[in-house]
Amino acid sequence: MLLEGKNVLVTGGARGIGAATALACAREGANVAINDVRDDEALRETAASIRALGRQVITVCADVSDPDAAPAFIDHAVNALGDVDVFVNNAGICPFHAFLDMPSAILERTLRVNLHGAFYMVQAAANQMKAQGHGGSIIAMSSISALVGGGLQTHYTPTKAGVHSLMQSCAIALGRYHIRCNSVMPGTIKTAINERDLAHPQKRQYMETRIPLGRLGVPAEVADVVVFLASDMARYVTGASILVDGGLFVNLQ
Ligand code: RM4
Repeated sequence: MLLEGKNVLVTGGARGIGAATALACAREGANVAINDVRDDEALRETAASIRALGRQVITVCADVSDPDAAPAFIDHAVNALGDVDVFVNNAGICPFHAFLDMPSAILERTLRVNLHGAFYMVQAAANQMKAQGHGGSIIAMSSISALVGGGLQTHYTPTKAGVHSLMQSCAIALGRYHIRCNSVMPGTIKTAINERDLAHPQKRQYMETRIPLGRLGVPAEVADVVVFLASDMARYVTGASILVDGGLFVNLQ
């Protein structure tokens, strides 16, 4: 068990990569606190799956763009589970939209969820880990989109680049407290975030032909990398980023 007895907190943990991460950590022995903006069937199903593994789980519904949501999530988790050992900042949105007529509301919402929300949550988790005095592991879900662009993602890719950079700077700021900070960079992973985008056959075929492994990824393949970074197997890894993209990023020709 790579995470035996650890307490793991995951934002956006009801579905997709967040849910896969919560389950993967539970399978490795962790108790889990799940944040999600929606109190829905997906959240309840993910929590039930974790309980079925014999692990403790709590769910906290809140919008990560609200600065107060971060300390509240930490407090709920500490009261229910104890120390925060691992924090996974996963919550994010990508409402695809053209650049030239991008409504400010879509830009603002994307910035506040993906970047401000990450900052608030990571800051709250780091303060708790510092107070606990025995380090911890913080993993933020960046993206291949931190490194390359998307014509319909001009509001989104800067947030993923920001999350990547946030982890690099936090690795420096928090190393003295033995808190490791790393980012994961998923490529095109089949989740609700891109369901509509990939519903266009031409787009899906284009993405699949761009990927050397010949297929889109699935959330569990990202979750397994999160488990590695959360575990003591990555005890000397901080400030790093790991692409989980089937080779998409390096594929020029
Ligand atoms: C990722 C990457 C994928 C896209 C999702 C929404 O960062 O750009 O291709 O499907 O975002």
